[in-house]
Amino acid sequence: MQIGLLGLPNSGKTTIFNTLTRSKAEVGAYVNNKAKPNVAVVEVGDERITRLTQLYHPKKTTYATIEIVDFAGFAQGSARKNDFSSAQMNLVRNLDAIALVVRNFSDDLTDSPMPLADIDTMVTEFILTDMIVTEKRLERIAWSARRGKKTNTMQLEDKVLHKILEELYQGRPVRDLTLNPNEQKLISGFQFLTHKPFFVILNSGENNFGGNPELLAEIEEKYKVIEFAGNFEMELAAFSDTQEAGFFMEEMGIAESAHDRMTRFAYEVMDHISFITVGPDEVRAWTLRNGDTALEAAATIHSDLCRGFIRAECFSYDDLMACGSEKGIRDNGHFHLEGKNYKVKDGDILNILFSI
Ligand SMILES: Nc1nc2c(ncn2[C@@H]2O[C@H](COP(=O)(O)OP(=O)(O)OP(=O)(O)O)[C@@H](O)[C@H]2O)c(=O)[nH]1
Ligand SMILES: [Mg+2]
Repeated sequence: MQIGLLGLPNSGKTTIFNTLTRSKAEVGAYVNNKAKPNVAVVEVGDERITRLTQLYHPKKTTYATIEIVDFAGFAQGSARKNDFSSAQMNLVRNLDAIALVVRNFSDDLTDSPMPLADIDTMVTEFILTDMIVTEKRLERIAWSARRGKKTNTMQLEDKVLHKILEELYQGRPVRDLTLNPNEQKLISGFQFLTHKPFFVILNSGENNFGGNPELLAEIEEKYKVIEFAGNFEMELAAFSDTQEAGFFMEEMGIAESAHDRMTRFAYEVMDHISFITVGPDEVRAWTLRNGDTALEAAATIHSDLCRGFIRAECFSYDDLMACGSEKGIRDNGHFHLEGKNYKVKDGDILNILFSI
């Protein structure tokens, strides 16, 4: 799962990237737009995995991971000017979600922040980018049609692309459009930017962090949003003394590290859930889309488990914590066997029985 940090130049993307990944990528270096993005893998903070490790003492503990990609600034006019190299644009298209970093701090070098206007600017750029792709494809379809090439699929594609173009012309993202599964399939190859799960990271300064309830409410009317104190939290993330870091966080009114807040928030925005496997060898978190079945859970672990799927043994993390042990789970009737169509719930602990 890959989340991209996008935003206007100097909005603090690299600062947030460093905060989340504990990296030390260069901040403020005004590198050119064709530069390679920073990429890092982060573990998804999950208290449940920590507690299960204490219970099972496995040889190995594996948290779910998210890949964070920090792009160069996407300036106003980028869409039309092709500022992003095509390699870079391909990376953006392949993202599973877009996090828009918005400046809400000021220093000696910057004007006062205008987060709402900046969000509009960036969203407009994303819409324009999608518009260009749609228009180009529609032109090609029309061109083929003039030469007598007109398949059924092309006609359907033409129809759904016109629907999308209309939506984009209204300034609305593809995400807001209701598309049937067939239409979804027809457009999946385009990987429209405004079709991806999307949220805003409000990057506030040390002096105004936590004091922006009205602004956050206004952003929330349209987008999911999370607030960070980028610079401050980047410095905290570099602390080796966690107790000292905890003290500063409390002072600032930050309940949890940016990393933990962000990973949990991303799951929510993307409508992802975790299921867990436990045992003497490994305690491990796995990621699924909300609504996925036991068979899809099996496939996530290994294709053999999917092919030879018999049943899933299942109990919930919460029940395990309440009962204290697997024996307690069984004694209290919380242990159940599920078939391949069972909809996995967040925090389910699964053991897939299979035979090949
Ligand atoms: N005061 C303050 N300054 C910040 C904050 N976050 C970033 N900055 C400053 O803003 C400047 C740009 O930060 P970067 O993190 O490099 O921004 P960026 O969005 O990655 O910039 P580009 O990659 O060049 O587009 C640096 O001088 C940072 O120190 C913050 O939360 N508060
Ligand atoms: Mg940067």
